Amino acid sequence: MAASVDPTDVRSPAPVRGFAAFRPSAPVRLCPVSFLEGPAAVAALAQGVALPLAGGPVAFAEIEVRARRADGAVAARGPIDELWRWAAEQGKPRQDEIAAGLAALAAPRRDWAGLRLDRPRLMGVLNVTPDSFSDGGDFVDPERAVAQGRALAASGADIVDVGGESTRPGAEPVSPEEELRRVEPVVRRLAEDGITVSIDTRRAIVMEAALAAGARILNDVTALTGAAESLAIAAASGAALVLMHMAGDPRTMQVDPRYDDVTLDVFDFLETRIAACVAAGIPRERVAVDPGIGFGKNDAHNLALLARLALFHGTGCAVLLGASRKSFIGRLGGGGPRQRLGGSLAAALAAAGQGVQLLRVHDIAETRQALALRAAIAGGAD
Ligand code: HH2
Repeated sequence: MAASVDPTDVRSPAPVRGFAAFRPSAPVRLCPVSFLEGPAAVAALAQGVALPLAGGPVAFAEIEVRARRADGAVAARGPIDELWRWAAEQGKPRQDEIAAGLAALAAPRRDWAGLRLDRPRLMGVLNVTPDSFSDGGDFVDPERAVAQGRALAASGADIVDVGGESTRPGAEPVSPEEELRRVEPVVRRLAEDGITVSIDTRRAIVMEAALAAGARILNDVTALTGAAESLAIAAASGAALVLMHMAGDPRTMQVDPRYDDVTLDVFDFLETRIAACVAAGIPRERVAVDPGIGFGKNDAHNLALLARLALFHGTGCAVLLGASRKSFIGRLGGGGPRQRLGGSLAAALAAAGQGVQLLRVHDIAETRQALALRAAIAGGAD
């Protein structure tokens, strides 16, 4: 039975319309809203009433400004020109802050892992595990895993994300040796085929072996905090990175997760991890960020993040979303892990509408079809 979400579960206030009475003392974060696409976006950009989101093709005409307060967060929303006027009234530091925030949101992104980010790119999920929540056991056999990786690529995956340890809620860790044994041959054979392979691991020794076997992307659900050596390995490798937010660890992360303000807390965590990468010599454009849907988040947290994915463009990095088949879809819309395609597509389309560049999904062909239709409709509007 589908459940409803209690919106009071998170202290995430509805934004006030207009900035007149908005006087936060803390630094602000900018979340684009009022998205435009196709001819409507072209017209609004030409009139100077919108900005491109991470270089386009989605544009945004309004901003929700969020700031911390002792009791959670405050937010106000309005058009971009009103935001500029408001910033000017507040003085130079606020003007500089707003200018830097808007520039980070609007700037085009560089290619990432050899992929142009001018449209959503698909990362296909390949779990070489006995216990993953949706495909556990299907691909533990290396031959079947390689065949599935090839099938994902053939149906349009830009990247195949190989994982050897389930990080579903409650999962027990596997030994690094076992994880390595599962993934290394699969990574090697897919990379030999010319497929762009990502390794989904929090273990430094698995990262090193996967890179040696041809992986081009390190996807770490701990944002390179899981092992002391990960940051140095990532820096030396030149690989593209996915930094994901997770509160706690998989065994306990779903036990009453709490945030002051989930969007600001996740954003600030990711900013801190990007700063650690930059300090280690990793250019920002090699990093993609991911809010970590379902990783230490209740349904209200997940929905607050999904509704404000565009906030994360403010990091200046590519944004990745992994919502495919996750349990919140079942709780909100019904269905076991293998009956969540509809909800997974809904999340993918919502993300594409907010300019998210990378979608981690199980069902490549179906997601591609949904995105193609979405792009065609948006392009033909008017
Ligand atoms: N979700 C899972 C695993 N890795 N990586 C990123 N960057 N983002 C995610 O949302 C993400 C991830 C969990 O999904 P899955 O791999 O399908 O299941 P399991 O962890 O049970 O293997």
